[in-house]
Amino acid sequence: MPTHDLVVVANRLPVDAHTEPDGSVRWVTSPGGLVTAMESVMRGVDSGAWVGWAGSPGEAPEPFEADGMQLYPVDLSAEEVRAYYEGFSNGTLWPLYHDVIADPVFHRTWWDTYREVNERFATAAAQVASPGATVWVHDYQLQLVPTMIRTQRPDLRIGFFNHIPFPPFELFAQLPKRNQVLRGLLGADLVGFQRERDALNFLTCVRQLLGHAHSHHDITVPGIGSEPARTVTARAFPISIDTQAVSALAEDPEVIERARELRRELGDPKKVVVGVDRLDYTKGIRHRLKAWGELLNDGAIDPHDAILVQVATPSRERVDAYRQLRDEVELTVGRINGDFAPIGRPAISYMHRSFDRREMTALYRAADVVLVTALRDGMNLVAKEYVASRPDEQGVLVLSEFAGAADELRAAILVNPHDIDELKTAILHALAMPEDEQRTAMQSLRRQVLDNDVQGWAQSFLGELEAKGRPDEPAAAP
Ligand code: GDG
Repeated sequence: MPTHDLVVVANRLPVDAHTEPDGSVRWVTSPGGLVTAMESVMRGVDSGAWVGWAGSPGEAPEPFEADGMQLYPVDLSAEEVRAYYEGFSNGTLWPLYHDVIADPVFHRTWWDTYREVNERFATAAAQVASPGATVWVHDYQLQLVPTMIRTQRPDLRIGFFNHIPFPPFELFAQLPKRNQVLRGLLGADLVGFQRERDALNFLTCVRQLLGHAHSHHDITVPGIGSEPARTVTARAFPISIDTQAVSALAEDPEVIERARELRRELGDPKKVVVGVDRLDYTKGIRHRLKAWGELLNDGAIDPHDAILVQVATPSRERVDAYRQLRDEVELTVGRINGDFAPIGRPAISYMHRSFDRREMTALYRAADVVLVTALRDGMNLVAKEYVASRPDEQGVLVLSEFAGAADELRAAILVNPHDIDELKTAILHALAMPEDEQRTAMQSLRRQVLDNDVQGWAQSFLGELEAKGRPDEPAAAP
């Protein structure tokens, strides 16, 4: 079995299987931010590996190479997908970690499967890591993996990054098996979060539930038996996007022309307002639609002048709460269009499908306003992508203060999306903002996103992990 100096462990592999007309399977790099980030990091590593699920239940494909990285597929049965992925990950943890916007559901059998599947990922990573290698585990589906890897391979340096919020103590305390989850995470040397308050929530939970003391961001984890105590650091590493790549696409003459064409296709309205989200109840799509519908009803927005374009990318369609959300969103869009759309043109142009990167960038360039109204969001990359797509320094970002991005993108119009009146005022403010004011705000937003890209994020996380020293070495001086 070959071994690797850097091993990334994530629920999904960075590629998707595309079945060709002749039935053969081709692997295509998936477009997500994590993949783009890790690709650039992996390029600097001689032997990088990625352990993850290939996306379909059943027997996993053999390990294969893609973009200079060795990929190790982990197999999941249909029952494991149901209990580990749709169940404990997306039916229990996701709603609980997002402020119980939807009711978390818990079944004991889901937990058993979550543990078994985490063990499988940990074993796969432990088998391919070289002596003293670094393993970087990602996200809420794999919270038990750090300790499981440490038990098998105490020589490894282990990092964990949580892409979603970490809830306050009062909510986390509701989680059955909460202490096991904390102990799982504490197997890492470095636990990264999107926002400082996520890290503080985690530190509080560890203190309250496990009784481990911490000094600032460093937790002292007592050793078992004669083992020495370890120090685990928990702090914020706000994720970002591949700013250069998005900027380059936004400057592409074909993309600029496509943005003009999109506006023509939308009927050349004076204002184009855009929302781009996975169809998820955390994203505040219902609140956004309510505000838009009321503005039309009030006569504050004329549907001949302004259009809302909502891209709702299909997501987790086998989970009940997501099916219900889709029904509600589509009913509301239908009602608003029925009530207000002029003949031959919608008041809301709604798409429940995904688009390629170029089309998304053209849409950002065509947007006078982008609405990010998440009720809770770890970071929200759409906000950063919009900013990076506007080298012309025009456009207005309306951003929920409940998205992690609000800590950095202070020059956006920040809103509490639960307050529909405030949201309506923010939309009207954005629609009326003069060009020079847009420019000032966009310049400030762009400085933030240009100075802090995803490559910097990965380097800073791995740099700090490296600085903590190898488990079998004395800790590096601070
Ligand atoms: C999780 C956390 C955190 C969406 N539709 C299409 C498309 N997208 C792309 C967007 C963006 C990404 O998907 C979505 O990222 P977000 O950050 O907005 O949200 P989550 O999927 O919930 O991600 C989140 C993130 O992890 C990273 O840590 O920011 O808080 O919840 O890049 O552009 N891309 C394409 N077509 C689509 O139709 N090509």
